[in-house]
Amino acid sequence: MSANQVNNLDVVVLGAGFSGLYMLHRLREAGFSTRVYEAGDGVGGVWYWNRYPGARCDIESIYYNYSFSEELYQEWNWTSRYPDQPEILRYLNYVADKFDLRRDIQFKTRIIAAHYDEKMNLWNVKLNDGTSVSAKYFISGAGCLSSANLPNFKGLESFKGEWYHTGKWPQEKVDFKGKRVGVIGTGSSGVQAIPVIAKEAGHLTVFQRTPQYTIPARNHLYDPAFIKQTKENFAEIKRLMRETDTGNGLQIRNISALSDSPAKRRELFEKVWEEGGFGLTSSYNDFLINEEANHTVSDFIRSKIKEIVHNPETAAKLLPDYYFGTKRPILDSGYYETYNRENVTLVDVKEAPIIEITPNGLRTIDGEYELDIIVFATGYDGMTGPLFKMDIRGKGGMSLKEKWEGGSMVRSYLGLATSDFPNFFMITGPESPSVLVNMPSAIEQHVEWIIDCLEYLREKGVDAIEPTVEAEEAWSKHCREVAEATLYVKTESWYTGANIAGKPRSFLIYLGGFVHYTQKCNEVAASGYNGFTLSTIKALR
Ligand code: N01
Repeated sequence: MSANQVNNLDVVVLGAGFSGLYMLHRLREAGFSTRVYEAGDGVGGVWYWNRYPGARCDIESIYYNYSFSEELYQEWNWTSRYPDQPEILRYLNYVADKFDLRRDIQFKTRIIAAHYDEKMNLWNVKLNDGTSVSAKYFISGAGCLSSANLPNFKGLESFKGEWYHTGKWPQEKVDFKGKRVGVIGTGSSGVQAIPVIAKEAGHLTVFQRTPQYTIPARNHLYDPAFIKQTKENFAEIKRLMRETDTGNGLQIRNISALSDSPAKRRELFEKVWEEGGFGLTSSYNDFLINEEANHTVSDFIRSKIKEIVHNPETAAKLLPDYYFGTKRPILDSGYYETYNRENVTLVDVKEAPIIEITPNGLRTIDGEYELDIIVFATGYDGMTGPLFKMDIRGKGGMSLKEKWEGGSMVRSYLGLATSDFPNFFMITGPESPSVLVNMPSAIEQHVEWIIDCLEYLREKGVDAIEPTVEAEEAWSKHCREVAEATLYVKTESWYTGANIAGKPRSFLIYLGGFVHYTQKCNEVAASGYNGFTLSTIKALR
């Protein structure tokens, strides 16, 4: 079916990642004609693009999957504690095949614009192949981290070597063997890629702006007996995914870090450090709201860095000083140990900033580094970035970017919708719990809420839905107040938009807890969509 044959759809969905695939499945089941547009030539979303060496999920695999289908859960076997990118991509391809999703997905097609036509009550969606489609509803499954950030370094076009961004990695294997490689960036992507690249490269230079806390993942293969047990416990796994604040199987211990003696705390920290994974983050309940509590865990990780890294000068450069957890926590496999290798150099680019990329490498104010390959592990324009990449226009031709004043005035109701953009929904949008919950959990909750809503509107003969200004103002205010009471807002991070030059600072993740948030969404639905305006065509004309 070509794009120009699919006018007047019920729904257009953007993206064929975890969000778009499940949204499509549910829409089709409910009888809505739907088309998904995906820029990649396969399903997977971020897991399609993030093929960099070492790419792996840091949520345990038994929780990093859908829970809507027990049959699917019983059929799929994860091989290790933390699934690597190829395995997650195989899983999503399996899902696409099992539910026969591909026939309604148009690959290699990017949505470049979506304009709401008030007269027709339709979304006109423009595609990069020059065609357009129209649909009553437009649903974004673009996610929070799909717009890669390539900093505007002077001279990149003059570079004679190869360069790559972790978030747009090529399908072919990149050969680092014997090469002089530079990695810029030490967030989750850099921390995963650096140990793997170091093993292959002739020499690796890491250009670090902000040192990060990372915790050993201690990944291992799963024992088949364990997998069997998780399948028997499907109901409990589903409950943990859907009815806890993390959605990832971790339960935050409801006790302050300051209520234990230093010796007892250290004993617990050592234990969870040895176990690996995010157990450290959930060992006490006040790391993100109490500076002193945060110091206990930050000091502990700093002591580990000093223990692991042999060269004291390198260790000193690697010591973070922000509040642990206020940048996205990271799991690693041998990250700090990598700096003990002879072929690895750490350069502090906060102390000596990068001035330019040169034909032969990279120059900081301290001098030039000759490189054959540069890897940009420089992250994403998060939250609003994927939405602003398209020209989304609501009533009166106003763009989303204009309405949200470039990101400084984001106003949404529950992170699901925004006023003046009728029949537009965002899966894990700004001001929802999104990235601070296990993503499949957050996605399933949003998709199920949206499908219930569309079924309700169809049943009641409603043609358009949008939040009231009052409801979204109140929700946004609530989001800001909750965030202001935490340490998150004290740290410069992609959470706050500080990683992108010129981007307005705002904290767009709802921190009131996934359980509370889900309850609130359910209450809104049960009330007949309080806080939304529901209109019929008659009212619209
Ligand atoms: O990006 P980041 P990421 N000059 O923004 C540096 C998810 N994820 O792709 O901290 C020099 O965290 C920047 O420095 P600074 C996860 O949610 C998950 O690594 O801004 N350096 C930082 O060190 C994660 O949080 C997995 O000072 C520059 C780095 O680049 C999110 O994606 C795996 C620079 C960017 O770190 C983003 O992670 C991977 C410049 N001009 C990613 N600009 C899982 O395991 C930026 N930097 C599931």
